[in-house]
Amino acid sequence: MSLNIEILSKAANQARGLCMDAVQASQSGHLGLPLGCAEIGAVLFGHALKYNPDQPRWINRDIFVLSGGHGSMFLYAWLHMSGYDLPMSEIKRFRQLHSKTPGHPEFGDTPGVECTTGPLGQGVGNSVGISVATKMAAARFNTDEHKIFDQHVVCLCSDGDMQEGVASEACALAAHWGLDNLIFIYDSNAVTLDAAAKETQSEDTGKRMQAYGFDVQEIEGQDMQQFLDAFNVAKRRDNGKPQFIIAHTLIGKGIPEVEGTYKAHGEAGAKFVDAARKALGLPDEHYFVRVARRTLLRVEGRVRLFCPAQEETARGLQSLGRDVWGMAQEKS
Ligand SMILES: Cc1ncc(C[n+]2csc(CCOP(=O)(O)OP(=O)(O)O)c2C)c(N)n1
Ligand SMILES: [Mg+2]
Repeated sequence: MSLNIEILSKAANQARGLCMDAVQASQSGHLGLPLGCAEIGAVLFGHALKYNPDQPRWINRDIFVLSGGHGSMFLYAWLHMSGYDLPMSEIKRFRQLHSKTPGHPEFGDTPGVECTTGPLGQGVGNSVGISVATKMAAARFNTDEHKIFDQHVVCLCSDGDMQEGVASEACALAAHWGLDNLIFIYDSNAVTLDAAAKETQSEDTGKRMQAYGFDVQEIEGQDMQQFLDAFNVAKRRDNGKPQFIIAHTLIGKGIPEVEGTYKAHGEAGAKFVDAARKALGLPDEHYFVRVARRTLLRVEGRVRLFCPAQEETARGLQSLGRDVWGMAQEKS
């Protein structure tokens, strides 16, 4: 199935709008990652990931982890637009006490959030652990007739994530164990928090990952087709190597006053969002989403895609005398 770039570009800008509105309303939060990675989000949630928003814990889903938890609005916007049980009322309560949209994602609070993140590096470490778990489940339950587990674990990580020791240790182990269902997407945006990344890092991260034993690709993160091609290559390579995609992005893309600079990292761009929203073609109405929920999925044919896969999981489990929902509960 080819990419519907027109629809997905609209979705990316509507996601940008949601992030801008939520950060502006709460007067706190982080715009840089959500705006810079909007195209990546559109391709993942609108096209490439295998999931069912009605059954977020379906056991053979692709598992997406946002390791740079400060960019939480990225995840909330895409979960909302993909039809998860995360209504607009919760987007409007971003960063408020007891909302389902806390400042950093919390596992258990929000459907579709697979992992608590915020401390940088932790999502990378957890993704390695989740990948081990899915590999073990596949080894134990897959049969010649039924591939019950064949999902991918996909982790979006940032410069700050890759600087953390815990990420290095976990990645070294991932390569040592040959976790080839694990795909890292590295949001390489040349900024870390309040300075250009070059002030604090000069390593070649791709070469480091290669040295651990990863396959490494490098792309322009705002080019949806390039990203999808790299993602598909990473998915298809069952070669005993975890996958690392370096995606060069423009932090805060969509707010010209701050994009590409450290000022885009947090909420500093919020004061420019009215003009930015207009320039993106968004209407005056805030929290505007039209390429939304089931529409996004239907247009992209996702509904047809994930159901057969889910049926296959159920058939496989039945053949083992296991009940699909019982097993899902065991896992949760
Ligand atoms: C372990 C840890 N140390 C420090 C922080 C504080 N912190 C939040 S974001 C960030 C760095 C941000 O750089 P990057 O990850 O590249 O994110 P970007 O600025 O590109 O959004 C830091 C140090 C943290 N969240 N976790
Ligand atoms: Mg960065």
